[in-house]
Amino acid sequence: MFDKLKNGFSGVVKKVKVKELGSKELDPLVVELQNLLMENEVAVKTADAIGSALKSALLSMEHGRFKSAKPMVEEALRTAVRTILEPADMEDINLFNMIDEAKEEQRAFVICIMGINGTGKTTTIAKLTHILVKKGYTVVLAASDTFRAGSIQQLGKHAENLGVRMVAQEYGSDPTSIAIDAIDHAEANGKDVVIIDTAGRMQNNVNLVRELEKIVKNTQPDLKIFVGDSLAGNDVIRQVEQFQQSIGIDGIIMTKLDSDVKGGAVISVAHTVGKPILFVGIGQSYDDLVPFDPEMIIKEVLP
Ligand SMILES: Nc1nc2c(ncn2[C@@H]2O[C@H](COP(=O)(O)OP(=O)(O)O)[C@@H](O)[C@H]2O)c(=O)[nH]1
Ligand SMILES: [Mg+2]
Repeated sequence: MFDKLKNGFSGVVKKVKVKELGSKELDPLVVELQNLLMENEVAVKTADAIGSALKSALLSMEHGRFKSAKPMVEEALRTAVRTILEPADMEDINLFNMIDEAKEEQRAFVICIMGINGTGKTTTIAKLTHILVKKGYTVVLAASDTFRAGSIQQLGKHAENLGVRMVAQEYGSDPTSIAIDAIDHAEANGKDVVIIDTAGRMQNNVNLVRELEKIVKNTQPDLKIFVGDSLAGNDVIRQVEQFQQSIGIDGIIMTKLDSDVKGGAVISVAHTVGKPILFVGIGQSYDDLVPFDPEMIIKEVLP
């Protein structure tokens, strides 16, 4: 995970020889760091913010505490990246509390999953179902991707493996009516959570936006979750912004971190989007969805 960025950071840190860093020594360091970040798909705004945070961390440190420059710069980098990954004004979403509240109100908790094609929506739904089932919740899946060939079988296979019910109709049928059927089934049978799988097309596809608007209007999901592919780099920012504008989202799941050597997508999303990253995908098996933890990212990117 993020090897390229990690190696880059090591290279930058090694070049710093003196502990008493003044502006003269700091400015080229910050520029080099920003270039490294941008080469690794970190958005310009985020790279600038990390550069400024590094500078203020280094300037406010007690240089005497350190024997050499390397541990000092490493600590400052850690502080800088932590500031970026944990924006102070970020709302917190506690998924399990929210589900429990819906349970108390005797209604199903509805999650709508969206994003462009191939980002890992269906796989993520299976992994999320696995987490919920392990916690003791009952789950119903709505096969509302009636667009892509094989999508219903793919979700159906997961439902079978995980021992949960999938509500589906044939390809081409109305995704909204399937989602409503799934919610009706859940409420009639006292099931806790409904997860709606949706079709992904390009984010600016008018039909997709209309379809999602209709699903959202008619099902009023408790959570609208955008699934982004970390391999798409900082283009994910543009995707999230478009979904945010047209549909509105509550939270984000980033997938494929295990195959991402750069790390820029997840860092930029955490910093710029203003919506929390709930989970990250770190592989292809059911156990490979874990809560987003800034410390895990820091460990993976810093030397
Ligand atoms: N390595 C890796 N592959 C993933 C991850 N999440 C999804 N995938 C793969 O991405 C591909 C597309 O996933 P799919 O769920 O069909 O995407 P969808 O079109 O958004 O529903 C599949 O081959 C998945 O196995 C992940 O966290 N890591
Ligand atoms: Mg899918």
